[in-house]
Amino acid sequence: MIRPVPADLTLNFPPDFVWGVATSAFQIEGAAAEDGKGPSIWDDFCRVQGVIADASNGNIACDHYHRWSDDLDLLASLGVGAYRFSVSWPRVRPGGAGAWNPKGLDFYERLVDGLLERGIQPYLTLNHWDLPAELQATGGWGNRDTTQRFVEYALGVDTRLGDRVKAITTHNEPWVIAVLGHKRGVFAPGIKSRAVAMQVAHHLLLSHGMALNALRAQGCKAKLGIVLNLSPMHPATTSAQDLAKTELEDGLLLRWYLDPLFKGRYPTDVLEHLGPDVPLVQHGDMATIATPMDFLGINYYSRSVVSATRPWDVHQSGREVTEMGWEVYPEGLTELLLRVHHDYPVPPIYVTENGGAFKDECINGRVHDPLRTDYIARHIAAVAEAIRQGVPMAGYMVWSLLDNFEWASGYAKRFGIVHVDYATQRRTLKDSALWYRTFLHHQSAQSMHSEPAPTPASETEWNTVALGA
Ligand code: IFM
Repeated sequence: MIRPVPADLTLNFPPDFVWGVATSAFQIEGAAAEDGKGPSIWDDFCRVQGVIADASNGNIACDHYHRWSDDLDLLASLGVGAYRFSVSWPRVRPGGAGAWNPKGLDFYERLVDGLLERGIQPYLTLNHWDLPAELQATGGWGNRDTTQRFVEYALGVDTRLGDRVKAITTHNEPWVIAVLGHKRGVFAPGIKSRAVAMQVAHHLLLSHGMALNALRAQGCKAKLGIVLNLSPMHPATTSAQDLAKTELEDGLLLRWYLDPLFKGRYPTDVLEHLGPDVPLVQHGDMATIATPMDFLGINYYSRSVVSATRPWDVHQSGREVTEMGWEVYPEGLTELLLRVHHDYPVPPIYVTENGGAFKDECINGRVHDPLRTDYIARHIAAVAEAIRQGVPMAGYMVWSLLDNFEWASGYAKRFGIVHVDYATQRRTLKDSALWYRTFLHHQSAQSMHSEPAPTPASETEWNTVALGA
């Protein structure tokens, strides 16, 4: 049975609150070398032995490049108001510089127009990690010239699509690109150097600010912002060591990005900690990074518990843990949103990703995923609580529409609310998708009436009524 929608869950959201789902190009498109697309650093990384858990790659993925129209119908059937997707830079400008690929741009134009025809607002991300491989050959994000190539890319995409997309995000999760890609080397391009990682982080932030200025100078109509992956940091104990380590980790994950974006400076404690690995910052960079944004996107999955002495055992708290080994901690989202709102002069905030990987089985055309449904419902409630306490929230998007290529985990981890059978490419709405559809139906009914929706006699009735059963 599909979980009922709690009667009070729809109450706190303003009528213009945006509900959506999210994906990214490399994780779903496939068609890795089709219609003139160039290789990305992730195409190259997947060829390195042992780095992807199931030795898979993005060659076919969800074949969304060919099935985009059916996938948009699926989106429309859910009743979402927004779809967050990314453009593959090497699909539209294969070498990262030089010639543009008209077929690649045509694809995104069809996608954007297809969304608008279905009444869904396009939320476009420019960089969801798939940097053109040719740019990596000259140092990738470690090379300051890449910031200029990124600006050209942003302007080219805006010229073609900017009049029809609601929002443009410059980068998705710069921490992941910098730290997982360049310090720990577990994501593309597989570099292991803290100095390079911090320079990469700086260039990502700098190119974000440069792109915002260039896009506005070009007359871009879309709302502009960045998406950060943030988690509240909790000390494992109240020992002085754990508290100090927690503060540092908070600096490395949150303040290293939020301080420059909203205060125009890097946090001094982190700079001191980095010593010789501090990035090269040129005159004017910090002011560029702090260019005002129209929105801030936050991706939230879990909290982090920090111990100075031994690795934290995630099962210690006794809470649910997802297939990624991430603790289910919805109240951390409220805490995070309140903190960001109080510490920084933030524009409207979207939760641009939230969801979970759980063990799914498709049996007789049904996927019962109550844990994912609970996860989503509890996090939506956490957003409602943040709104109640005054945080300017603009939207919430589930990660992800489809099961997809989960980077170094390959296809084994499933985040979708729609199940994908990779052998047949058949899509099946999981119970969580049916629940989200019911919730959205309810939500839109509520927004249309200024009066709160009538309380149903029972939660089961609420659910069946909304489903039209
Ligand atoms: O799949 C990723 C996504 O690409 C970026 N944010 C986190 C998700 C889950 O790991």
